[in-house]
Amino acid sequence: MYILASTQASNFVSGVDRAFLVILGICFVFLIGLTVTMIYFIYRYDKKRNPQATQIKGSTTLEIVWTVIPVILVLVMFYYGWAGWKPMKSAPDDSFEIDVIARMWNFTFQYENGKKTDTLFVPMDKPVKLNMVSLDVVHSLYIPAFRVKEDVVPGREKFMWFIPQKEGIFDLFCTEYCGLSHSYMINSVKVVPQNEFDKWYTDTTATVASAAIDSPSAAGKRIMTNIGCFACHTIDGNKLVGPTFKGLYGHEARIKVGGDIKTVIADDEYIKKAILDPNSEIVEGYNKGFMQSYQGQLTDTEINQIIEYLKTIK
Ligand code: HEC
Ligand SMILES: [Cu+2]
Repeated sequence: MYILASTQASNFVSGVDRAFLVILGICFVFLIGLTVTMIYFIYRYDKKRNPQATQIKGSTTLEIVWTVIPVILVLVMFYYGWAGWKPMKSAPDDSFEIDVIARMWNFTFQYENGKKTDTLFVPMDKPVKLNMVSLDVVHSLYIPAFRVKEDVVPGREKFMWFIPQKEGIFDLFCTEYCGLSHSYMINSVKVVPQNEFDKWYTDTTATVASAAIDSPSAAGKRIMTNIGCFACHTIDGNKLVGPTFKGLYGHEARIKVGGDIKTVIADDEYIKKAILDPNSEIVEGYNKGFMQSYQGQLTDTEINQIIEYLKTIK
């Protein structure tokens, strides 16, 4: 499918595809060559045509031939692989930078002006650099149409860059098995012309306007969907990785603080703390370390909207 793609969605497509085709081509020649030789030998040296086996003892020429040819082939494969990979490791200085936060189980894209999305918006024909961090386990960001893929490792800052060269919407997903809802980590890259991108990027009124139209609780629901809370929490009473939100607000929550179990009322303060410092108080029956802090990713207004939404789930 990719081989036949006539259009190039990024600057790396040709390099990666060339390496792929060279290696595939070499494999193909060997597959055919070895199979044909094998079949021929079965025919030519069977008992009828060759009753007496010949013993061959050592051949320097043969040894050299079957050492030198594979070495050359391996170096050819290495060369194309290297040539396709090397440019991926140095992003141009004028790249448009976007922060990527990976966590169980979603990616969040944060732009320099504060815009935050779950879909990656990028301008056409402009180098884009993604600075990627993981808050929990190893994830890996993969955009097949761009031929780019990079592991996102906790405790390390990783990056990838590319120049989108085709308008449209392409798949983007996590390609490192990262637990229960790994398959939720799928979204898209949206490539738009520069002027359209600028309009989207500078238009902060759009979010303000929709926030004004949305009730706070609807805004809260939208935020939670975008940032991935529902990968671990339900609103219908079922347990997932985390407790359900059904009937949470205003009721008693049993939490473990240090070694003790405490009963508290789930009010605004409690929920805010659960979002910003989840591992200081653990809900009884659940495990520490799954939910990571949303400090720096959610503003006070957004947290209040989430609380408004949680109030509606009776
Ligand atoms: C990776 C899974 C995961 C994600 C994503 C996640 N949580 Fe949690 N959450 C948990 C787990 C596990 C617990 C229970 C352990 C604890 O208290 O930290 C929990 C507990 C909570 C609690 C306390 C619930 C109670 O019954 O007392 C609240 C509130 C909460 N999360 C809100 C959120 C919100 C809001 C988001 C999104 C912004 C979110 N969580 C995203 C796993 C997750
Ligand atoms: Cu992942």
